[in-house]
Amino acid sequence: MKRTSLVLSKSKLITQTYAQSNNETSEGGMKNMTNATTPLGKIPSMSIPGEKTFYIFTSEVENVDENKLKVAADSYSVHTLVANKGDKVTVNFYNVDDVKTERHSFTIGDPYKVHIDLGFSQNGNATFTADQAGLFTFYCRYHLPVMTGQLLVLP
Ligand SMILES: [Cu+2]
Repeated sequence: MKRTSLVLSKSKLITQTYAQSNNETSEGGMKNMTNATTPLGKIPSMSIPGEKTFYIFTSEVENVDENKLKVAADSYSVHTLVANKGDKVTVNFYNVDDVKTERHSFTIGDPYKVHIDLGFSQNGNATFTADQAGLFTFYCRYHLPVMTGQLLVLP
């Protein structure tokens, strides 16, 4: 008996949720979402088809004793970028390191040859067409092997 009522209430919940989302759609919710704006601008997930824009900050992993571990604690705020083949990809990269002498780069080798190299408090961007599918490593030339990430270009 208990089991039945549980199943019933669960299916009721699903129906309610469905009705709710259905309702939103019938009010033109989805269409409006495309143009939805935040105080800062367009919602990123509603990006233009064929274009991908990424915002990446330098970051630091906490509690890494660089002297003891002999490894840099530097990192990126985002480690995986996903694009579709043919997308125009824009990377906006920000050096927010509080060490004034610390440079960071966002670099991808062949075939994309992207290189953004920043000094203290600088930012830069690069745009390229993701015309080759595959998995590509992006890295900071100053903090290998730890400061890396991956760009996945889906076919
Ligand atoms: Cu770096």
